[in-house]
Amino acid sequence: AQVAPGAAHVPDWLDAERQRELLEACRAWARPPAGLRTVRTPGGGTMTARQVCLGWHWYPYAYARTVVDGDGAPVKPFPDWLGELGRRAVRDTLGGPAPAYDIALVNFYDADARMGMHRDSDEKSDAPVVSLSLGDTCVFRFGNTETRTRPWTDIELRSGDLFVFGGPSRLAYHGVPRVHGGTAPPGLGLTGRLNITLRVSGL
Ligand code: MD5
Ligand code: FE
Repeated sequence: AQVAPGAAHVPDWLDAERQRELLEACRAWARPPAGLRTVRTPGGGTMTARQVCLGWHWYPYAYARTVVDGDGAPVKPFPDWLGELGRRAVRDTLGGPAPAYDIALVNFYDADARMGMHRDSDEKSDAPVVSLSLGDTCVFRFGNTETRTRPWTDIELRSGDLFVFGGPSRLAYHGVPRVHGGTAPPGLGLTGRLNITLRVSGL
């Protein structure tokens, strides 16, 4: 369903088997070197969602080829199959040119984790961001392009859901105010929530 101009939500886009496969891949990526880390912001804060990156390493607020704020290891490669999955997501929703995805950010949220309202403006490309969710249901807050305050729309994102942010929605403020602990599909074997975003670096 189109949620705003350029923003599309497709519940249950990944079937149970595809969710299990993507979760297994995330578990492998989370292992060191260049594995899951806690992100520290320049202001001295700590992000509650922990993260692992593929292709390019995100640190507040730029991209690098090594884990400059962690173990210093080269960032893991971005696999071709993940780029294909991203292009299929765009084909199934917004259409338009097929993006050459080269970044994946995998965020792990436990039941207490949150993500404050922000814009994703470190990529030098206007290609749509593809977001895939696994595990616990969360409240995703989709805001506006002008301010980090209201108006916004709260949407529940569940395991297997696809969200694509393109066009005028690419630079909208957004956040995750709440994770509903214990709501992951019983068969998946995940406690908490994983979100995988696919991006074009433009670098
Ligand atoms: C999440 N992650 O659920 C979200 C999904 C992040 C982040 O916010 O920066 O890692 S990505 C949501 C997104 C991306 C680009 C534009 C918009 C939302 N938007 O216009 O709302 O962990
Ligand atoms: Fe974001």
